[in-house]
Amino acid sequence: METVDTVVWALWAMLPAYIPNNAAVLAGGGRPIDGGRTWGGRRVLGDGKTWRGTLIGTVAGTLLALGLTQIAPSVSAALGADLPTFSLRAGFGLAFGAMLGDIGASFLKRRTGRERGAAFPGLDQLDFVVGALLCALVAAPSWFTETFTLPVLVAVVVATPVLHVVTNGIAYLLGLKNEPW
Ligand code: CTP
Ligand code: K
Ligand code: MG
Repeated sequence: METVDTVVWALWAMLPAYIPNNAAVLAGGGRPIDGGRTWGGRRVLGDGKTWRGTLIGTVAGTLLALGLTQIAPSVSAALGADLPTFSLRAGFGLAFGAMLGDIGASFLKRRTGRERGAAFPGLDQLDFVVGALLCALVAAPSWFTETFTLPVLVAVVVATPVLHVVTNGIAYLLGLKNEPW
């Protein structure tokens, strides 16, 4: 595959993992997952990780995967590029995994004394990628190995932080997010 084709494939394959956190920003609020509980004097996760945000983020990413699968043939033809499709298990794995990765990162942020909203460079940009890939691997192993070859994984790890910085910057400028990370 040409480099451009690899990047297009990688970004399309990761779209169901990119959407959940942004949907959670729009839909978040309500009861925090940790129920306000603390551990070692600090919140377990914090008010930024809610049941509603997690549920809506997961559903949004899963539905997007199913929609992308419907339009993949026509978009592939229009672009003259090959694009991956998603099984329900693959889409759910990516979406739920993205949310889990983000939740895991908040757990680590609280353990390292960072308040809600504090930046953790590197972790902020890749937490959901690691979560999404691991969950997709568990939920749909053969789909995963066919879709995420080594060059595709490299493209994901390089391109995602760039995309993450840009989308969060836009969300911040639009007043949707309190911080640009
Ligand atoms: N959000 C949510 N549920 C999630 C993830 C995010 O409700 N599982 C919503 C919250 O309103 C959150 C916002 O999306 O404040 C932004 O998400 P994020 O930047 O991940 O959370 P922070 O508030 O910055 O908290 P943290 O420091 O724990 O990352
Ligand atoms: K985050
Ligand atoms: Mg944040």
